[in-house]
Parts: sequence; C-alpha cells; structure tokens
Amino acid sequence: MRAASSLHRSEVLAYNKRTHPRWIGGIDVAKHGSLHLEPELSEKLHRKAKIAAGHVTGIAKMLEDDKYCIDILKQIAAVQGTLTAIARDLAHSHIIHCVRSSIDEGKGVRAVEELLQTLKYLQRA
Ligand SMILES: [Cu+2]
Repeated sequence: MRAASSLHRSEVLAYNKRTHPRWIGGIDVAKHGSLHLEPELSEKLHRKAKIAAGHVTGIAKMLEDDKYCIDILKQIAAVQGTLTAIARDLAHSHIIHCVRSSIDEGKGVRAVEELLQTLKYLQRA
C-alpha cells in the first residue's frame, strides 16, 4: 500500500474497511463513518472548526476594510491557536484509537507509520 498521503479518500476508506473491525472502542465505525472520532469529540472539533472558519472570514473582512495590522494579527493568532488545538485533539484521538488498533492487530509497521504521520502533521500545526 502506498503512503496514505498519496491515496484517494475512497482508497483509504476501502483499506480501512478491509483492515479494521466494524466496532472500535464501542463505536460503530460503519455508522459513524470514522475509525477514530468519538461522536462527542467529532462535535467538539466541528464546533471549533466552524469558529475558526468564522474568524478567517473576519480576517478577510478586516483586510478588505483596511483594519489596523495588530488587530488583524491578533485574529490570525487566534485562528492558528484554534487550529492547533483541533490538530492536537485529533492527533491524540488518532494515537489512542488508530495506532493502538494497529498494535492490537499485530501490525507494528503500520502502527509506526501511523505515528510518524501523526508527528509529521503535528509539527506543522
Ligand atoms: Cu485516526
């Protein structure tokens, strides 16, 4: 299998269907369409993402309205903070569920790949 980053979403979903059981950590994976996000976390991250989207829209408007640079920078920092928090929560959940699942299934190489990918994206966050 190619690196996950070079896969189309449909390929990843097909791979996940083949390699993961339907139920993980009490979550019906088929029902929720996710291998690692518990409904409460999904809702929390969705809410934060919508807040960040609102801030980005606000930043665009501030630029359009030629607002004071420091005020715009404050908004940018706030969005970055929100996105970083989302990334951390997502990475934490991914390690707990997806990486552990790979370990439980005896797929050590896959688990290491999952961890390395997590670290790679966290460094950018
Ligand atoms: Cu995951």
